[in-house]
This record gives sequence, C-alpha cells and structure tokens, in this order.
Amino acid sequence: MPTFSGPAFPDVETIRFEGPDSRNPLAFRHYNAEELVEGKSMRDHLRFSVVYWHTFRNPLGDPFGVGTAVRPWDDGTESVENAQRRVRVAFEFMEKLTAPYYAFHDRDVAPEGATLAESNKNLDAVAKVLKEEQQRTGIKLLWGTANLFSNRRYMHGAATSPNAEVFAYAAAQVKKALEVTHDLGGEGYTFWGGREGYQCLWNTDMHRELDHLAKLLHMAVDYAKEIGYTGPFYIEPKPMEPTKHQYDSDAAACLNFLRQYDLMDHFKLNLETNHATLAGHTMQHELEVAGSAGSLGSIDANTGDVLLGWDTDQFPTDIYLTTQCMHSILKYGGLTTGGVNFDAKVRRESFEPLDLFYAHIGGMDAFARGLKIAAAIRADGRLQSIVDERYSSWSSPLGKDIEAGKHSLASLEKLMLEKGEATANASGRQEMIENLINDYL
Ligand code: XUL
Ligand code: CO
Repeated sequence: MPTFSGPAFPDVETIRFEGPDSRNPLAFRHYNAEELVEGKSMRDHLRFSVVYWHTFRNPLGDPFGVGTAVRPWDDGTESVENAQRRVRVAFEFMEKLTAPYYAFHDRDVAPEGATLAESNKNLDAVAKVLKEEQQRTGIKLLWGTANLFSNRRYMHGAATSPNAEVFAYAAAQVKKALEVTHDLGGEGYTFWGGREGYQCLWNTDMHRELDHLAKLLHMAVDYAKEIGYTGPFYIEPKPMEPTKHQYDSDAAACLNFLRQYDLMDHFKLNLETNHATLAGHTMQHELEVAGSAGSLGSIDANTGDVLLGWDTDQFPTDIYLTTQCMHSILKYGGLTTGGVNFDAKVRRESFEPLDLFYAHIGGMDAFARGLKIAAAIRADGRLQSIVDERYSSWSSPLGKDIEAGKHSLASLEKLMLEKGEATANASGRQEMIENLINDYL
C-alpha cells in the first residue's frame, strides 16, 4: 500500500459558527466559542474533547460483524509509523473541528510491544509526535489513562486480579501512562475499572480485591507527587460491561469506595451518560450525586439507545439531556479541570471519515444549546424560586436550629408533643415544573 500523505480531510475546512439559520451541515449553528454565557465563553464552559479510542481507533465492528470504518490514512498495521501518522490525522481533525482538548489511553495511541520495555518505547515515540502536534495546534490533553482491560493478561482484572504479577504489570503501566500524561501537560488522569469487578462470586475474594484497587490508586497518588503532577485523578463509574459487576458501579458506589480508602481529596468523578443508563440511573442523577459531594470532575458525553441494552456510546443529540447535564454542571460551579469529552462513536453504518465531523458537530451543538437553555433557566429564576419556596421551612427558627445542631430527638419530641401534628405539606408541582422547563427549550 502506498504511504498515505495527508490531508486526511481535504474537503473539510475549519468548522465555523454560522448561526441557527445555516443550512451547512459542516458548520456550527449553536456552538459559538467566543460567545459569553454567564460571563464565560462557551469554549471555557464546555471544554470539548475528542477521544482517541473511538474516533481514531474504533473499526466500528459489533458482536455480529467486522469493522466497517474506512480510514484511508491507516494502513492497518501495528507499526509505530502508522501510529505516528494517525496522530497527524487526529490533530488535523481536531484542529478543523476547533476542539480544544483530546483524551487517550496509552494503547490507543501507540502499539503494544512484545515486552513492557518495548511498549514503553513505542509510547515514547508516539508521545513525541503528540507533543509536536499539541505545540503546533495549541490543542491540549484533557486526560490520559492506561488501558488495563484489553490485553488477555487482564482477563481477571488489573488491580483486582488474583495474579499479583498482573497487579505489578498494571502498576507499571499506570506509572508510564501518568508520566506521559504529565509530560504532555494533561489536565487530568482517569481510572476506568474496565475489568475491576467479578464474573463469578464463588471464586472472588471481594475484600481483598477492593483493598488492592485502593492500593493501586494510592500508589498513583504518591507517584503523582513524586513527578510533580498536580491535576486531579478521576474515577469513571460503570456498573457492568465487560464484567457482570464492576466495583465502580455508579457515582454513589465510587464515592463510598473513595471515602472508605481515604482517597476523596485526590479523586473526582468522570461521569458518562451511557454508564448511568446501564446503572439504572439518569445522567442527571449521577451529576447530582457527584456534585452534591463536591466531586464532579468531568463528563464523558454520549448516550445509549433506549431500545438497545448495551453501551452503544452514541453521540448526544437530545437537547433535554444536554440541558440537564449543563444545568447540573452550572449549579455545581462549572467544569474547571474537566471537560465535555465525547466518549462516543459513530455507528457502524456511518463509516466514512466525514461522518466523524457530523457526529462531533452535532454533539457540540447539542451541548451548546443545553448550556444556553440551562443558563436561561437560571437567569429567569422561576425554577430556583420554586425550589427555594419548597425548602423555606428550613429558614424558619425551627429549621435553622435543627440544621445548626441545636436540637435532639428529645427536644423535637417535646415540640411535636406540644404541636400534635406537623404543618400540612405543599404540592411538589412536578408537572408544572416540567412544563416550565419545556418553555425554555
Ligand atoms: C468504557 C469507557 C472508557 C473510559 C476510559 O465504557 O467509557 O472508554 O472512558 O477508559
Ligand atoms: Co468513558
């Protein structure tokens, strides 16, 4: 095969904001990077990020058929040269898309070698090109991570493997991935426990596995200090797939784990919509659980399919969903180190390179609209006043005293024995509120 020499997307110019009336499918109609929302640019609110694994490495196969993706720049080999060429293509794509960030796993960007030393060497060779391209374009690394789930050595888990040498290998891989992330100025580092769970409880020592998982995370925290990495670590909850049950099953389970093992100061959560769905939650639920604990770090923006029970990782296009996401994000102070990371793939039938643009443009516009709608809800203030009114009894002397810890079961019993019954409840007004939200859409 003759060596590909770019550009990879010759027919695509830099994607521009053309406004809601534009009929150009290769333009933004809502994402206007410079536009201020609540005094901050859309670029800084949304911090869009492209994922390397789906956008540049996913062949678009499914359990019933081979990959369909046409990627003319990729010669299909596991060579370092191919990986380096792919980096140039990835940056051409991200630059044209005007995405300020990207995210990767170590094994997406560089091929795994026959030994750990060889894999590290390959990663260094590709990271060199990543760095050059970051410098050329100004595109930054949102977060890096180590793939601790694809290789067969991780079949029983990585940190939670019953094989201590597998734990050691995983630790070595995390060390290297952390070094590379730090060297590339990564603003975060993610742990997604792909196989950190169980398939069968009869053969599982859960207590031990959880201790080991915490041990690896503490080692990462310690090593970060050593090399001067000061960014946050993220845990990404997901309840299942590939395992039957993953320990980081949802936001609440992750927070419980982080508290139990004294990791709360170092970790925030990276929440993904399709993972929330698999956990039987809404994304809004997960965001509220994390946000109310002060642990909302970043989001993997995607969506599932209501009729498919698995992690389809589709691009988000539902404005109601993006409104909910952005409303919770604004409520908890906005994204700081995190971003809106499109952990999403085009579907198997959308196999052309151009589809990668349409997918990302759609996701970016959907989130831009969600941001604007959420800001309008907040500016209008009607929703907030309903919520304030709903909790107004907590501003009464009684409510204030309970919150301030001035009461006990006995003092409250005395009060209620005197009163005989609590004040009548007010309506929750859910339907009215849902109608109100629709007013902004
Ligand atoms: C898997 C998933 C991962 C993480 C990073 O479902 O979401 O790609 O985001 O390992
Ligand atoms: Co993800």
